Amino acid sequence: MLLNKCSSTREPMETSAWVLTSLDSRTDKNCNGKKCLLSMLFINAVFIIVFFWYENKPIRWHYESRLRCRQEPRNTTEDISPLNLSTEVAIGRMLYDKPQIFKPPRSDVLMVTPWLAPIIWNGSYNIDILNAQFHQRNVRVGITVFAMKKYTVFIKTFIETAEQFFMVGHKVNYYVFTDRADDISNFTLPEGRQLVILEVPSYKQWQEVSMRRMEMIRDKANQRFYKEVDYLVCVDVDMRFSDFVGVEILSDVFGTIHPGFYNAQRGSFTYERRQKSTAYIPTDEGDFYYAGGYFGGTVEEVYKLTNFCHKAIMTDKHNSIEAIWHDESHLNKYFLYHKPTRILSPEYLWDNNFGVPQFLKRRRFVAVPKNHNEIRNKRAL
Ligand code: 5GW
Ligand code: MN
Repeated sequence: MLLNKCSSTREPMETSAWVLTSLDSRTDKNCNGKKCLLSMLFINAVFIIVFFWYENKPIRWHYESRLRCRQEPRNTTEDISPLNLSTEVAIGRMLYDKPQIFKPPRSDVLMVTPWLAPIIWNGSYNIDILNAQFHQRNVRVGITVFAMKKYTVFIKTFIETAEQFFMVGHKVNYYVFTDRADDISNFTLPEGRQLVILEVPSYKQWQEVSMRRMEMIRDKANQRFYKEVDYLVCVDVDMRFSDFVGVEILSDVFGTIHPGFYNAQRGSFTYERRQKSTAYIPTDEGDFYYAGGYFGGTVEEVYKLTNFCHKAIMTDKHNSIEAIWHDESHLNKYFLYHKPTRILSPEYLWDNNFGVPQFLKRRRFVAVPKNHNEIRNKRAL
């Protein structure tokens, strides 16, 4: 009796009622034996035909009214499966070489972790396919960078080289955290790319400057990044892009292999080894030594990561201990028990002091040599 409530389904009911009345008037006059039975059968047949006709009408015009009827007693969204809301993402026809089962594109390096996260090396992916997929999703990427105190000098090269190589053809928000907004020059950026300066308080100690990045990224993720971007890429500023870095790096949560430890034994990783620190990792655990200066993922995953690291840093502070490599030690602890879904090879974070080994086909993001005394004043290396 749901049908009665539906305005647009009234029509078939009226039609069947009309058929019934006209038949009734006929059967009244001649109702004897066989004829009566035949009339009854005829009425039933008409009823059945009308019923099935209604039920199987083309979806075009009766789908909507049926949906409304069934939903009536309920909340409007409750009855629609989320599967119906998903939109199709198709990349269209593309021409490229077929993947070959017995010819892996790289056999000189590890391309997948034991938990099946890809490790991103040059030659292991087709950027055209990835670009097509990410363009379909209309993805916007945020890149966070800290330029505190004298480190504002790195911003110009950082942005200029990023404009040449970082997420070319995609939407990008640069988020520059600084205590010296006046030192950041204006950049004219093309449509779809913008620079956002975030003024933040400075800290006296350089260790604190580095570690507080976790807290500040967490807070901004919570306040605004989630509204503005899909992914975050969090990097050091004393760097220059020297080759393409694109959507191949994007995944739920990713870390980068530190250029100084890609081939080291786990016992030689410079993890925090004192049990008193929350960043402690025993010598028989660990997958990679991840760099503190390059991680990212979806805004939600970066929020979880930075929240975890900030809280751990605060616990250590409360217990009067500071992890050996500060935020980097906590990041390594996080990734040990929350495995990254993608790992960037050292192509994505290189320092020319380590030379140029054979396996390194690209140097995409390279440390800018800095005069430690001049730029930092305090830290001696
Ligand atoms: C200052 C003195 C010693 C160490 C770091 C700083 C410092 C770091 C600073 O004064 N201002 C600043 O913005 N930073 C941020 O922290 C930069 O984004 C920098 O890239 C990041 C990490 O510090 P780095 O790059 O000096 O650390 P390493 O391990 O890459 O040399
Ligand atoms: Mn650095």
